[in-house]
Amino acid sequence: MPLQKDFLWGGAIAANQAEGAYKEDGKGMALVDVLPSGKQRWDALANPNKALNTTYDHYPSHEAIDFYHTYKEDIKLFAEMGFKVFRTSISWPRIFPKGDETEPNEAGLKFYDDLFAECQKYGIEPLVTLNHFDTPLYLTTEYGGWRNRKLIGFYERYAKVVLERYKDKVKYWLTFNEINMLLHIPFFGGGLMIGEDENADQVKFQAAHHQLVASSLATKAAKEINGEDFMIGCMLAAGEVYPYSCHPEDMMKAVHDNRKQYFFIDVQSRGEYPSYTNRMFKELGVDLEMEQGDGELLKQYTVDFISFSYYSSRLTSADPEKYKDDTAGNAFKSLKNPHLEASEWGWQIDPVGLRVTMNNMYDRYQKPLFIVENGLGAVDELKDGTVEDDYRIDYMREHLKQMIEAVDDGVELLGYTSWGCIDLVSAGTGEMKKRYGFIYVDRDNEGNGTGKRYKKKSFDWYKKVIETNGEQL
Ligand code: BGP
Repeated sequence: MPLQKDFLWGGAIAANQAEGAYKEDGKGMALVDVLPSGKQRWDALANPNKALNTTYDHYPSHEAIDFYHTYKEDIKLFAEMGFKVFRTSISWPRIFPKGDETEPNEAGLKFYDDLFAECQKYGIEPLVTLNHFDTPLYLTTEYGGWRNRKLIGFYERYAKVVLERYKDKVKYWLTFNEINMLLHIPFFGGGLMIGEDENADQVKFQAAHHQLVASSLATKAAKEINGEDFMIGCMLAAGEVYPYSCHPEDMMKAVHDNRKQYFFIDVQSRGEYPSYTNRMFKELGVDLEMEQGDGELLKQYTVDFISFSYYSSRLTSADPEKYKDDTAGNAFKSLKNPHLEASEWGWQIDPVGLRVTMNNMYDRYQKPLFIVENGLGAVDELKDGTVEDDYRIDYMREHLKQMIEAVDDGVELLGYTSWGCIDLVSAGTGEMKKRYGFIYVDRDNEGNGTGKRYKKKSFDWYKKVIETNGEQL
């Protein structure tokens, strides 16, 4: 078995999709808290300005699965599955409700003290994302989100507070969830509202620069607080972009599209803007404002490891005609790959693509990788107190096989956390209907239901996988 003995098996959630309690104990509004579910969610994400002035019937993140109150019961179930690691995020507006305060909210800090202590009780290592789509709303409405350089300072203050507070409880940290999401869903990724008369690329890449500097500053703070005992990672929404055909123009398009997503990690891992950005920015009309010292910071404080989500590979073509037949994916649209099947939401299923992605990322960075999201969103049916989710088991089995192949190919891999190890609110649809978990939560799209937890068939399956360190899939 190529996996190391202390391979970190586990599962992942995010504060804004699980905790609920959106105003409890002094928490401020996060930008996701103004988003409705279903089709309305995409309209709101496309036009956040309008969404801010609209009252919707239901905001799923307000209650989510109430993890804020049920975390003890839920972590006990994770421990029963044998989790070695549990990925969650800290809600920034629980710690700094508006985002620009000088003093943190003690009640918010206390919650994560208790949560991480509960993990420790079972020997589960927390893996903590500092910012998972929930920048404080106030920083968007008052400061314009990450387009404003002031956010670097606010984020740095927040990062310092939590890194210091949890230094004895948390070793693994991620600075931004799916940092490249900024380019695709700028409101989610950066609290950005972009006017029609603006050069959207200019706004997005400027905000990206601010996040990259902020990420380096968090890494700097981490090293000052806890030296090498902290492991700091970046996080990418990954998935290799394949060329539609062997036509050289399609191949070149794939090179460009891959660069666009790897751009963030190129900076965070190698410490400088790659040379291809010169031409890319010129063609996009992007002229970045940088301050003295930015370059040095980026150079000096690179990440220790590279984490990523993987749901699907992507397909691109140089021929715009081909885009008449595209399909959904994790925020990125892709052409339909005739060799692949897709989930109920149109996300194409490509286990071998995971091996391709891992090999290419490792070749590119030569740093340890960590798969921190992977899984199948599906409609589950609760019957006789369980869900027969063989489709989920099949999906995961095939991906884990390819993950192990990649490790055998020579890729260094720290661990694997499946996405949504307990059902939670979907980021893309805002619904409960799209479920990923090993644990079913009795709550529907409108927020109805008892909230009771039920083990799905995949629960025992994953337990066995962990117990045998991946030998029995
Ligand atoms: C990633 C996010 C997660 C998560 C996942 C699945 O983009 O980091 O927050 O939700 O995708 O996406 P969805 O919930 O839209 O199915």
